[in-house]
Formats: sequence, C-alpha cells, structure tokens
Amino acid sequence: MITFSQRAPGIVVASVSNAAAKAEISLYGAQALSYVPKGQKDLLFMSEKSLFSAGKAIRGGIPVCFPWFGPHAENASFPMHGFARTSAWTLASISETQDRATLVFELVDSEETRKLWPHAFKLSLKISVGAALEMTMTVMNAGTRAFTFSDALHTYFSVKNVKNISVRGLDKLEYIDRVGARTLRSQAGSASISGETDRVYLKPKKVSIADPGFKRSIGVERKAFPDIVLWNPWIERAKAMADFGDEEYKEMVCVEAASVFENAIALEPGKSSIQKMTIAAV
Ligand code: TA6
Repeated sequence: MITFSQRAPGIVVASVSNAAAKAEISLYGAQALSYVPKGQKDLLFMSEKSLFSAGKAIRGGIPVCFPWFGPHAENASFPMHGFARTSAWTLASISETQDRATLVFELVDSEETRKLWPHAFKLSLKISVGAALEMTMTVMNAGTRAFTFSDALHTYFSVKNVKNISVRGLDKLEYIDRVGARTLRSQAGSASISGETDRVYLKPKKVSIADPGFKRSIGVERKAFPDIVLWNPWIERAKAMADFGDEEYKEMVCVEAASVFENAIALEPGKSSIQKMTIAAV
C-alpha cells in the first residue's frame, strides 16, 4: 500500500507498507526518510532536529547528492552536494506486489538548475522497497555537450552507539582523509569511529556495518558506485549543526555509495549512466 501525506508545505511524503517492509520517501529530493524491514528497527537515521522546509536539506535518510559532491568547486555560494536533494522531483510511476513497492522519481533540468549547472539532463531514481532497499540512479545527458558529474547516495544509517560499530570490507584500502588537510592513508582492518571521520575509500568491494548494539549487520552493495564515503561529525561538528542534535552523532554513521573526485562520471550527449545501491539488514 502506498499513501501520500503533506509533511510540510512543499514536502509530500509517500508512505509504503507491504509484507516485507515499511518506508517513507519524500517527493522533495526523492529522499528515503525511513526504511523498516519486517522484524527490524529502522535502518535509516533521521535527526530529531531535521528541517522539513522546501529549499533546505533534510538531515537524515538518503539524501541524493548530484551533480557535485561536497562544496561546489568554484562557487562556495552554490548548494552543498548539488541541487538534487533540494529540488521537487516528479513521481513518474509506482508499482506494487505483495512484498515489494517500486517508485520511480524523475528530475530534469530547469532554468533554476541551469543557473547552477549549465547542462540538460534527466535524472531518474528508482526506489524499490522490499526485504532489501534498492536504489537505481540513472543519469542521461539530454544536451548537446559532454558533461561530467559526481554523485552520492548520502545514506545515514541508524546505529545503537557509533563507538561500538565497525565498517567491514575496507581492509588494506587507500582512503582520502578529509578531516584537516586532505591526506591519503591506508585502512588496516575494519574501520571504527572514535572521532570526527570524513573519508573517501577508493573502490571497496562489498561493505557492511557491524552493529552489536542493535544485534545486526547492514550490507551496502553497489553497482557502478566505485567509492564509499564514511562520515560521522562527532562532538564539535554535531554541536555546530543547527539541524542535528548535539548527542545524535552517537546514533548514526553515514556510509555513502559515491562516484566522486577522480571517479566522477563523464557522459557524452545522449548517453546514460546507471548506478545501483542495495541495503539490507543481514
Ligand atoms: O559526506 C560527508 C560530507 O561531505 C561531510 O564533509 C559533511 O559536510 C557531510 O557531507 C554533511 O554535509 P551536509 O551538506 O549534508 O551538511
């Protein structure tokens, strides 16, 4: 079953419920806000202080970062992580079976987006809610010039206590440490969180979050998202974010499927890229 309600002016939320899972997805930003597989707690974290205000980012769930990641390379006044997460998407289609619901959201260029990024594009995000949450992101170059974009599914995972989790699948990988001066480092064993953490791991294979507190692991599978971003704001950054509780850093970790930096994607006119992320409690 899929029902719709207005969470705030300009923010309509689709509530999905089926035999396998429940989920909430905002049409604003095409952002998954919660995903609760049958028998599980919500896999996604949402800040108690998140804004639900058109034009502002929602602090939690799975924000869509596109067509750039982080601050804009040239213009610091442009929105962080691009404009997709603060745009009104179109819900193009919905389909349901007893244990899966699939919603397809679309975003195309507009006068507004072209002021920020001078390209014609069609972005489609297919979100499939079942025993796993599957997200397929298709970018099509609808213009006459090649373009290059970066993107990420900036997933906020809910954990019992971030100090007790470990992120597996990163052993021996190089990563860009973005805390302080950007430094290339090498991961030894699983990654744990004991301070502000902001890393881009280059081309990991299958990654999972082991959370003994919630007695679960969460698998993050990717196709054509070469990078994983690992982020936790920790104490000082948490205090500095008005839309994030001072203590909430303990309850979340961002493990993001991404194509960033040297793995940005170049598209010739008329060509498309297809990327997929699947998350599931295991
Ligand atoms: O993905 C990690 C990161 O780029 C961090 O550097 C931090 O800025 C985080 O995203 C949150 O960004 P936001 O714009 O949502 O506050």
